[in-house]
Amino acid sequence: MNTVKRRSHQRPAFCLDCQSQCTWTNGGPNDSSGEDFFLAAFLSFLSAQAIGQGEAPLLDDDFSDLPTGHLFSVVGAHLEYHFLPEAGPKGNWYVAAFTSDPESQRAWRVLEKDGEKTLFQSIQNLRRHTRPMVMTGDPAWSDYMVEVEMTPHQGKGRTGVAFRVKNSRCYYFFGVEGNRAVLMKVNHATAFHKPDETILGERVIEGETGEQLSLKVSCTGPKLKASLNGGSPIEATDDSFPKGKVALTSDLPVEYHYARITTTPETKEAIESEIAERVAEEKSLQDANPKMVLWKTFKTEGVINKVQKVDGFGVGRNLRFGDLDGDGDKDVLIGQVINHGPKDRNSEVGCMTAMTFDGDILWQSGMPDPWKDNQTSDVAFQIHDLDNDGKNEVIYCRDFQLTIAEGATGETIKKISMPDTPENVREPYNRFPKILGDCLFFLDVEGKGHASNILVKNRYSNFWIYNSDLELLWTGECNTGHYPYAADIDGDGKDELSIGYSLYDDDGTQLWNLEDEVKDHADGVALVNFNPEMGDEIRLLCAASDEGMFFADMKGNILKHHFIGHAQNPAVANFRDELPGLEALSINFWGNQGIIHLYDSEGDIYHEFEPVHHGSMCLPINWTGKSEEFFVLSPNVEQGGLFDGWGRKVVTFPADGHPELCNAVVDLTGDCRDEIVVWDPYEIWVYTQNDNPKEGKLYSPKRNSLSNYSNYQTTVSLPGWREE
Ligand SMILES: [Ca+2]
Ligand SMILES: [Ca+2]
Ligand SMILES: [Ca+2]
Ligand SMILES: [Ca+2]
Repeated sequence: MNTVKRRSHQRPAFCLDCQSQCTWTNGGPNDSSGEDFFLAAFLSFLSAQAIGQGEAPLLDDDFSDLPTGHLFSVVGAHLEYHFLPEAGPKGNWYVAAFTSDPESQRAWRVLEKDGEKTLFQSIQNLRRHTRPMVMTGDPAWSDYMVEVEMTPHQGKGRTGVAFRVKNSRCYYFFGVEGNRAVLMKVNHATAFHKPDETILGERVIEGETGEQLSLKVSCTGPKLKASLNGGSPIEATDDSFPKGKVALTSDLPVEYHYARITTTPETKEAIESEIAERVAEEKSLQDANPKMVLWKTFKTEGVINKVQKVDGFGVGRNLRFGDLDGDGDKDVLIGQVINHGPKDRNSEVGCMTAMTFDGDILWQSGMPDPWKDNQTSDVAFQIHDLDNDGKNEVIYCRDFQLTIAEGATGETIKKISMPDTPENVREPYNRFPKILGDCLFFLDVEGKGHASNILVKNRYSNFWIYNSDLELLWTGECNTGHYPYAADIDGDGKDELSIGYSLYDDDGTQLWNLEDEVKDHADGVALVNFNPEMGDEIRLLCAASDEGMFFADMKGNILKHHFIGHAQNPAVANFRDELPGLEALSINFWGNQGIIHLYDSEGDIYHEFEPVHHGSMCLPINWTGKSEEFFVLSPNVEQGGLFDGWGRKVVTFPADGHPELCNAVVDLTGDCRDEIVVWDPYEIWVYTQNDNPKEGKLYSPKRNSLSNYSNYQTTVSLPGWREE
């Protein structure tokens, strides 16, 4: 907390509308003289004094504690499923919203002039569905007053402060847009890239102001009041957002001088008590749950197998799990990534290293390169028993070949040339005459009773289906999105294929697609019966990037469509016993990082919260052996942990110096409950429960096959039990 340095209005007048020096006032024709401005300012001062008698600070920040320079760096897609310290707080603030443009990730900077610091939003944002934003506070903040002083630079759009912020898409806003002072409500969107905005009050700015703007908003229950430069307030009544954080948000470059948030001592006490109750509730849940204990740890660089000195062969979130050597214990396959560029748009697996969880190397294929750890796309390599003989193979695309290798040795069994790059492939994905392969997915379109068919796809327009002898069966062309899903929908023993916005029959007939209705691309899809006991039917759930999340029936009718921003990494599990059937989850990434939505079995949102400002796989985890699963947000001790279907942190990671970059949920040891693998390019750690192994009846859900492993999968966890 800092002492606020109040600045005087001595600079030349500046108008946001005409971007030049001009005049503006705050309240219409009678407010146009300078004298009236000072009278208004004096009255405002008196009124502030009156409030000030019973004033309790929530935040008083003039940014003097922030180091100068960039507030955030270009981390881009890494934050989709990696945890980086960059996602954490910067002083009192989080960078809450950024796009894939590096400029947007470099937007916020701390400047210093004449010994005074400002927080500078430096870019011109032209998007309307996402806006540069830094956030502070707590969801328990209820009634308060916000004062912000800011100096806009030249630019267009909206600039000001958001309050009662539920998340970076749902809040009240007060500030300046064009020649108006505007108080508005923003509540997600009504359609693709169409934010749902309601003007609660506005006033044309007709006269003159200083170069600096003073914003003051107060919210007391549903009563909202906002004034610009001490002028007469705009008032409104709205009860959409009774509580929430505070954010600085601006489309145009602006220097924020300070943000001061105050409340009454009574409200402050109520807020603190609500936070204390939440912390106590989570603490008691954490105390009641099994603790994490370290099971195994080993290195992926340096001296391995006690004698062998090897170059780093570790990687970001690009591991596969399965029994490679046939001893009954799961092993790990570490796949480095070769990015041919531009960026990750032409990528393939590099060095593959097979290891046991005792840290022994079984085999290695390709040259290890510690600089090939950069993972921001799907990668085509999997562990799968393709011929169903009880022994796993490793199937991968590398050097323009589709290869089946022995799981135990990595020796090639069979390989074919990858398909030619089709004519319809757009730049820059058509760099090579043959496709590299974006991912591998196994399914059973032949009705053999096991997943003997291989799907190979490119980015993002074509796919090919092979049999286990690597003979091509059929191909498809559609907006493929990221990772597909298959299920036998019509009960004939052969899988149907959900890929992108399309559903295919087992023989390659496209049954329908939604590409005319839904833009962008499918980030994660699944075919799930959410409540078979109630006679429900299989539905498609689709996290559709900027289209949000939708649920459709098997005829291609969209039943529910939630325009909640860039939804991805969906998961389905029983997160809540008292809600019938299964629940689903999605997390936002581009434009509005970290907003988590939870859906009931009808596809309706039952809870949303914004615990962090990064992406996550949000993997369901059977940690307790009871019927309700948790999900893993990240391995970070403070900001991560395991969360439940109410959005509460119910298990924390130990502060033992473990890697925080990546996490995976796999049943590796002891009873049927899940372990958590955490890693970075240098080491792998595995946690299990402190009460493992546990006797008796334990929850043992049926998950997606580990053979279909992808950072873009929809994780589906269907109920099941291990009986006593
Ligand atoms: Ca093994
Ligand atoms: Ca096999
Ligand atoms: Ca079928
Ligand atoms: Ca449930």
